[in-house]
Amino acid sequence: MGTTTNTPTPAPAPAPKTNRIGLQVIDYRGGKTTLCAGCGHNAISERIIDAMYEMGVSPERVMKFSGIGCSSKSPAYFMNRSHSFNSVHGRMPSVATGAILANKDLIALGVTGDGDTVSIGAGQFVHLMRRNLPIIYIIEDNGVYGLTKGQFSATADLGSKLKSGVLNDLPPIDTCALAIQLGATFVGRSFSGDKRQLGAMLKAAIAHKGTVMLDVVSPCVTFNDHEGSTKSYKYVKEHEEVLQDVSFVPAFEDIAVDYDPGETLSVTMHDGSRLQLRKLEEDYDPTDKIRAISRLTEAHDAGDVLTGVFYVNTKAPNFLDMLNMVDQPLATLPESLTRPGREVLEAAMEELR
Ligand SMILES: Cc1ncc(C[n+]2csc(CCOP(=O)(O)OP(=O)(O)O)c2C)c(N)n1
Ligand code: SF4
Ligand SMILES: [Mg+2]
Repeated sequence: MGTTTNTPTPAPAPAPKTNRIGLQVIDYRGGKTTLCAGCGHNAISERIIDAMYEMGVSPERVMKFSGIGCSSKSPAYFMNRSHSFNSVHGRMPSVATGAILANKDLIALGVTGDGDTVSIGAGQFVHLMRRNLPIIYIIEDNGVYGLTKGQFSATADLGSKLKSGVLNDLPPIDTCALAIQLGATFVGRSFSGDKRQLGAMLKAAIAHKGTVMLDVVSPCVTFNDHEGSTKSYKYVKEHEEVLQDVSFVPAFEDIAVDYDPGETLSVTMHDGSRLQLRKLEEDYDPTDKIRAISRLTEAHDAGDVLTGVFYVNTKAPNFLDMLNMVDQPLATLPESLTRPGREVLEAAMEELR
């Protein structure tokens, strides 16, 4: 008679981790990246996936927009289940504006490049910033046109060097100072390699109902990561000046956080969540526009890469509020309402006679 062995029943596999709407992080992923290994843009896509997952945003409620560039390819690499529009070079803001006006209950996320934004797209960018339209606008800033083999963009610093040895002889446009001056209501700069700071800023961005402009320094390992470049990993690590320790407490977690009000500024966002900014510089006030612009100028003159939340204003009306639109998103209105009949047109013509 053979001996019977009692094979232990394997323990059931642990249930996959889910967020507050029951989704797994895999539900926020996109296609496999075709960008270079080590490109800062890939790290930003990962942070977007984490932030959307942790905030429990339904992917179907997100509209992704981009222009043209390596950075503008990024939306293909996160949130496959969201809506997406890859537009023309530098023209993403007008496409996004139309889509937001028609779909006011969706979350708009623009991911683009420094070239797309302030080289060819400068005209569109400035008009987007002045409207305080609800959009999270992310610049993956590497100081070059990565996709077309590394020419300087308008954010390249004076004196920065190309691989070929060519020096940039024009001053840069500071996208953050420009956005603050024009009317964006949540403006900051981070670094693709700073998981914690960028993650907290992205979550606060999701909670903000107005124009968020985040310039994320995102090194191009292929064309702009050498000695002499001011957008390389090495340069940013050596010259980063962090303005505040940024953290975020979502409304749904309801965690009481002890902080010293003299040391930490707590900003209540539109949905009741809190952005906590622990001061690393004594006199910095992120609600003071003029100070924000002067601090950015000082950092630039010193050759520092200043990161943090430079400006936040949760009180300014956004463009959708100002338009006093109907409650129902325009895109979902029936044709009977969006296409008035002949009599209405004739009455309007009559008034103009
Ligand atoms: C109208 C138009 N002009 C020029 C180009 C060529 N072009 C494609 S991407 C690009 C620059 C991209 O730079 P950036 O936005 O910084 O993105 P990166 O590749 O650096 O992420 C240029 C000039 C184009 N596609 N369309
Ligand atoms: S060329 Fe530069 S910007 Fe483009 S994918 Fe490669 S590293 Fe990234
Ligand atoms: Mg670029």
